[in-house]
Amino acid sequence: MEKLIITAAICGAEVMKKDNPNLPVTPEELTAAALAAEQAGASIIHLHVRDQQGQPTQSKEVFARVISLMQEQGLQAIIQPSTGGAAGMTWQERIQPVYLLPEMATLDCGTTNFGDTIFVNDLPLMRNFAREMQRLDILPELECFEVGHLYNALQLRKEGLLNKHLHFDLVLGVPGAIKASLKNLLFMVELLPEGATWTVAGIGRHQLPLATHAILLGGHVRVGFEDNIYYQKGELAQSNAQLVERVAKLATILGREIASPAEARTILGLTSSKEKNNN
Ligand code: KMH
Ligand code: ZN
Repeated sequence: MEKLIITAAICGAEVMKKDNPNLPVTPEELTAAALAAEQAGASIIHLHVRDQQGQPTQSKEVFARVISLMQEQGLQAIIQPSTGGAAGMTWQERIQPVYLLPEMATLDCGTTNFGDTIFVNDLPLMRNFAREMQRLDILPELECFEVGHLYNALQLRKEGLLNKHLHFDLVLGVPGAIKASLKNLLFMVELLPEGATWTVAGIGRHQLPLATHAILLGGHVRVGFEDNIYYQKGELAQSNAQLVERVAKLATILGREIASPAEARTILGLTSSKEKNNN
């Protein structure tokens, strides 16, 4: 089986320090969290950033500061900025980090209820984001919160807007969207096109069981505070690295090797940013 890519979603846009005081939010905290997650086995860092008040922002300048700090401190993992930001942000706010030319960025594949609010991704927005990522040679991670989102991604591909490797992030368990269950995961995975890779992000207490299923099924895994702030029932996680470490250990027990950042790039058909800059 292909080696396991572990994505660490270290911060997100919804979780706050009051929910888990170990949440990294400053550039220094995010960098330390990313390095520790990589050390524990993560090969992708899914990145959101915060302003000085700790609120979510999509500011290009803040992303630039955090990404350069991570790279200066030797992070090798693929940095995958969010273009989802927080529900309610405009598309102009959300798209900013792609202009920093990351290797990957998220592309949210449909509108969904998101707790009490609505996370809006209509087809014109998706086309616009996909077109920009294609123009800038960025690999989108296709985030799907619902089954219908898979069909939107396929529609974009049909329109010629996704011509690289297809890598999906199946997010299960957001309140208002598809529930987290093995049956729903299998349903979604069976609809994926041949050759696509997928990762699963289970929300809250579903993070660990869905990660376990993905390890066994040949998928990949996303863990981290964006999706889950607990280590186990009633016990807050101490760090993102703690969550990565557990899943890496589990994969090893189940006989699945962990992909290094270089191996993750090969699986995803990416050339490293260094090569990208040299070309
Ligand atoms: N914060 C969510 C509303 C992404 O990163 O692209 C959207 C999100 C998806 O986190
Ligand atoms: Zn995100």
